[in-house]
Amino acid sequence: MKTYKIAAIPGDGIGTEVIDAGVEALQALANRDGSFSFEFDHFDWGGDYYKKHGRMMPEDGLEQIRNHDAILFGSAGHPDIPDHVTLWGLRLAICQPFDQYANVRPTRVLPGITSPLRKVIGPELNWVIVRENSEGEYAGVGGRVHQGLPEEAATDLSLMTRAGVTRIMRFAFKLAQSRPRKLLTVVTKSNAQRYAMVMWDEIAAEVAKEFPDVTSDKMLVDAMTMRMTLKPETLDTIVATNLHADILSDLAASLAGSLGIAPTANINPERKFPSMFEPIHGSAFDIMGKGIANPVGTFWSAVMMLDHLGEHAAAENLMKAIERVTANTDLHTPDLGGQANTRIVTDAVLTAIRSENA
Ligand code: NAD
Ligand code: K
Ligand code: MN
Repeated sequence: MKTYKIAAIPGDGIGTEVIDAGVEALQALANRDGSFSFEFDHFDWGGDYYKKHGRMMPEDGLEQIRNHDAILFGSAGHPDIPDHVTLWGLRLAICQPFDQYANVRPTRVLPGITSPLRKVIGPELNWVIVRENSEGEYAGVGGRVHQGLPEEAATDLSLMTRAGVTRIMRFAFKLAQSRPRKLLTVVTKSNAQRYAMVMWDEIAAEVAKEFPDVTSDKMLVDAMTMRMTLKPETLDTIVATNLHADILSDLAASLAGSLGIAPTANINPERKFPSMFEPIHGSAFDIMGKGIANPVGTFWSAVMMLDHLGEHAAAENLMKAIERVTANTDLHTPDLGGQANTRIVTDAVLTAIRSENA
């Protein structure tokens, strides 16, 4: 029997609540199938760790998780610590050294959930956003001079490399090619940003030639928000920079009903390092500790993790269980307009897992 070693890093806020739920679902799938099992190692890294040790994770943290088969991540973000400290100290401190350069974010309107878009009926919104996850606006290049003084100046440079853009374009075209519509929209801002974004467009055009069966088009990011809301059915696979895709994917999640249902995979396609799976949402300070966080984004992230591990039958079982649960509006958490809580939704998913193919 194959045993997968998973590093569970719940982090802060509702991260801890939803990761517990995700681990329960994964354990239920493993026990059910019998052909594989999970060994979870739990890491208490995050804001509380920072308060004790002055850092978000131990100095040798990456060594501790380097040989795991995958990472299940909650959220980095603590009410008492500046957001840039928590994000750079934990999430980006894992994504960047592990070269998880492809961030994959599917969006669908799940059964039972209503999109706020008047025109959308479920199947018309079925997208995957590919986010460049290693450079661009989040390269961490920049600085401040004369800090706090009237003459202060500061920069956040967007650094793009030919190698970095080429590999994310190839990844996105390949993903588009694997989906029925074979359609890729390349998001850009090459009217205002005239260096890196122009290179981005040129590389997209070059890589397009390697994938003659994929239809691609180009959208400026501002106009893209309009197309997402008014013509959602014209989109399928989308590739965008680190910042643009970060913003567009929260929009996508909301158009599909809630930020609480959206999953993401931080993939190292070469599999030199473990990939990391997490809901796209953060710590949600406004609802943490109340037990009402929607765990669906974490369950769907677990589906992506199972697919990445090659456990496709278990992935399908879990996705069906999620859809069975969302289809019942009595099982919706408050973010979806319902009254259920994390425990109730998790129990319903566990029951659905057990009854799948029963
Ligand atoms: P957020 O995603 O935490 O919350 C935005 C809104 O969505 C809130 O109203 C919240 O209640 C709601 N929401 C999010 N997830 C939900 C869920 N599962 N169920 C129900 N409602 C949900 O974004 P924010 O408020 O901008 O950020 C809070 C903190 O989280 C900050 O410290 C931020 O830096 C951090 N953050 C971390 C990550 C990450 O680790 N990947 C991502 C986003 C934000
Ligand atoms: K997250
Ligand atoms: Mn985000």
